[in-house]
Amino acid sequence: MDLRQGIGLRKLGKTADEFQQDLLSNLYYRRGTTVESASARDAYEALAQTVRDHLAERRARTAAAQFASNPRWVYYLSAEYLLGAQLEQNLLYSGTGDLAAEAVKALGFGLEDLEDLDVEPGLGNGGLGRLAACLVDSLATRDIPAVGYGIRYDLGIFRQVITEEGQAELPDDWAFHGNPWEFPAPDDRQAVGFYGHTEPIPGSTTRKVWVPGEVVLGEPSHMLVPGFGTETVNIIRLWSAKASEASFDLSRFSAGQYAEAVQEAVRAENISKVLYPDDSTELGRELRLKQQYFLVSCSLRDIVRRFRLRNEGWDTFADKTVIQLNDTHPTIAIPELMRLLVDEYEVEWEQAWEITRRTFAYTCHTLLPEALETWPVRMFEKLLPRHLEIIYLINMLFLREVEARFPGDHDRLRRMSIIQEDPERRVRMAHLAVVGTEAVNGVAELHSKLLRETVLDDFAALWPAKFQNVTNGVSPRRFIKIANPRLSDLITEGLGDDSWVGDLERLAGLERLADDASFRERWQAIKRANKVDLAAGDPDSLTDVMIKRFHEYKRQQLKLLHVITLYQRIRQNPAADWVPRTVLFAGKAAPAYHAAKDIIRLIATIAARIEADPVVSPYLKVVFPSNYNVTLAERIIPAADLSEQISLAGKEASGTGNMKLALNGAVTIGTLDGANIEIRARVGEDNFFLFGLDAYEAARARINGYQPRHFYERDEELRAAMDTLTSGVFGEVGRRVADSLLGWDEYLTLADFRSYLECQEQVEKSWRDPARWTRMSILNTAHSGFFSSDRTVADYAARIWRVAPVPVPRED
Ligand code: GL4
Repeated sequence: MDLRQGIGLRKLGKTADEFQQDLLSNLYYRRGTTVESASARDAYEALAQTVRDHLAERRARTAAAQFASNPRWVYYLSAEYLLGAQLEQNLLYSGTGDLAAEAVKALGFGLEDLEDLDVEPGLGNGGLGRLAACLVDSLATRDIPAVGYGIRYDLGIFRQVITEEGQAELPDDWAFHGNPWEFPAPDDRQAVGFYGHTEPIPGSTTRKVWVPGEVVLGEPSHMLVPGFGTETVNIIRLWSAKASEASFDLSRFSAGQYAEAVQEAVRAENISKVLYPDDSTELGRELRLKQQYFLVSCSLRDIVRRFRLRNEGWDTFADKTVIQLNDTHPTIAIPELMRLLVDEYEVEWEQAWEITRRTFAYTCHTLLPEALETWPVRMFEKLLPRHLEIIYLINMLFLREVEARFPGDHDRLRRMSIIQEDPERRVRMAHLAVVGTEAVNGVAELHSKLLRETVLDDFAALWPAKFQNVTNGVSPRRFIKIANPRLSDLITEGLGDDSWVGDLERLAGLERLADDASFRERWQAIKRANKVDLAAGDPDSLTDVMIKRFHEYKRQQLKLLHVITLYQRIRQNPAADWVPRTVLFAGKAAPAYHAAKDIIRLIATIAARIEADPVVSPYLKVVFPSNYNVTLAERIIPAADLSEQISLAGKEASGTGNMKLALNGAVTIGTLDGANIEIRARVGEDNFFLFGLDAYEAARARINGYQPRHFYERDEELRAAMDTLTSGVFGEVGRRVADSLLGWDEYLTLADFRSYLECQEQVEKSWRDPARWTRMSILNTAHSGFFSSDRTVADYAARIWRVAPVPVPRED
C-alpha cells in the first residue's frame, strides 16, 4: 500500500447498514460493551466516535490539500470559544443525521436522548467567545486554511442558578464525562517560561537571554471544525497546562506531606483551570496574565513549528502567516514573536519588526474605557521580564515615529505611548495591538467609526489606512438551520431549495412571500409551535426577549422599568384591553459585578410578585430561565417575537444576538447602537422599532451635565416606577438599583425611558394586527442574509488577511 496516497484511510459506512456496523464496532471496541448492555452514555459515545470518524477522514484530506497548496495560513488567537453542543452540528456537517437516527434506534435509543448527553464546552463568556466559534465555522465553510488557538479550561463559564437571592455560581466541569470530540496531541507539547531574569548577550544590543524561573508545559488537543457544504475540516487547538514530571515531590509524598508534594504541580496546572479567574485580587490578576502568555507562547511556538516544516526563510513568514488577535487578550503575541525571532532565531530587530507587523491583525470589540486592558508594569516585570524590555524598545521606536510626524507635541506622545505613566505605570495592551499590527478593525460600522473618532483617534490620525470595519456575523447553520428546523423547512419550501443555508443572502427571496396570506399563517404557526416547545409562557402572548450578558450599559434596568410601569398600568385599569406579554430575561453577570447581580435579583423578585398577583398575571409574566448558554439560546431565539436591543447608543460594539433574533423573525426594538443600525438599514425602518438618543446625543447629554432627577421629576409614570423601587417593596436591592439610577445613571436610562415606553406602545399596536406583525417578521428574516458569518469571513479574507480558499478534493 502506498501510504502517501490515501494514507490507508478506513472506509466509512455510507449506507444505513454500514453506518450501523461502524457504530457497533465503536460500541464493542472502544466502549467495550454490547448492544444488550449498552447504556445511553455508551450509545452516545459510540455515536460521537462514529460521526467523528467521518470528519476525521475529511480532516486527513484537508490537511493534505492545505499542506500541498502552501497557502497563507490564518491563525485565530482567542482566549474564548463558545462552541455550543457538537453532536447535532457534526451530524449536519457530516451529512450523517439520518443514518445516525436509524442506527441508534436499533440500539433502542432516540437521537434526542443522546443529544441530551452532549455537553457544550463553555469556554467563553458571551458575544466575543461565540463570535470566535462562528468565525471558525465560516472559515472552514469558506475553505480557508486556518487554525483557531485557545485554552482548554477545565472549568468553563460558571453554571448559573437563579434563586430569590439572585444569581449563584457553580463550577462547570464540562468534560467530567470526557469529551468525545477532542483528539489529544501530546507530541506537540510546548514548554512555557515565566518569571526569572534576562542576561545580556555580549556584542548584541538587541538580543538577550531570558532565564525563566518557572516552566510549565502546554499540551494541545484539537477539536474538529467542519465546513458546511464543503470537504474542509479545520481544527481548533486548545492548550492545557501540565506540570512537568519533576514537579512532583516524591520525597515529601513519602514523608506524608501529600499536599506539599503536589503543590508545585497544582500551581502549574491552575493556569488552565478556569476561564477568567476572579480578578479582584492581585493573585487572580497575575493568573490571568499568565493565562494570556500561556496561550500566546504555546500557539506561537506551534505556528513557528508549522512554518519551519517547509524550511523557508523568515522573509516569507508573513506571506505564509496571518495571526488575528481576538481583542487584546492575546496581544503579548507581538512581543513574543519579536522575542522568538530576535533572541531565539537571531533575526535582526528591524527585519523581525517588519515581519511581526505584517503578520498580525487586531480586532477591537469594545468602546468601554474600562474594558481596554492594561497591566501594571511591575507585574510584567516580574512575570515576563524579557517581554517588558521588548515592549520598551518597541515603544521607544514608535514614539520616535510619532515625534517625527508631530514634532514637539508632547501631549500626543503621552497619550499614545504604550506605557501609561499616571497614576501607575501600566502597559496599554490596545496601544501595543495597534502599533504591532497591519490592520485594526471594529465589529460594526458605528463601532469602527467611534474607534477612529474617540478611543483610537490619535492612531487613526497617524495611520488612517490601518483602520477598517468588519461587521460581525453569525453562523446560519447553528442559529437557524439547527436551532429552528421548522422555520428552516418552510424557508426551503418557500425558496424552492436549501442553498440559502450556505448562501444566506438568498433569504431575500422570501420578500415576495411576505404578502402571501397562507405563507404568513404557516410562518405564524411555526413561531407559535416554537413557543410551545420553549414552554416559557402563554404561546399566544407577545414573547419579548432580552438575552445577553448582564451589564449596566445593556440596560436590563430599562426593560425592568418598563415591566414595572406595565404592572402599575394594569393594576390601575385591569379591565382594559391589554396585550398579554411574556418577558423573558436570560444571561449571566460576572461574579464580582455586584450592580449587575442586583439587577438579576430584582428581576427574580419582581417576577415572583407579578406571578402572585391575580390581577396582573393574566397579562404579564416575567421568566428568567437560568444558565443562559448556546444550547439555551438555540431554544429561545426561534420562539422570540420581540428582540430587545436597548443598550445606550455608543456602548455596544456590535451585538450578535440582535442578528440571530432578526434572522429568526423576531422584530427588534432598539437604539441606534452597534449593528442595530445596520440591521435597521437592511430590514427597513418600518420593520424595526427605533427609540432613544443616538451616540452623539448621548455623549453630548453627559458633557452637558445630565441630570437623571430632571427626567424623574417631569415624568409621572417614571416617578411612580422609581418610587416603587425606592419604597423598598422589592427589597434593598430595589433601593440600590433606584439609587444608582437617580444618583448618576451612567447609561442614561431615565433619559431614554419615555421614548422607550412610547415605542413599546407602537409595538403593541403592530402586534394587534397579526398580518402586519407577521409580515414584519418575515421581512426581518428575508433581509438578514448580510449577517451571516460566512460574509464576515469573506470580508476578513479579502480586506485584511488577503487569503484565498483552498478547496479540498472529494473522496473518489
Ligand atoms: C463584545 C461586544 O460587547 C459585543 O457587542 C460584540 O458583538 C462582541 C463580538 O464582537 O464583542 N466585546 C466584548 S469584550 N464582549 C463582547 O461580547
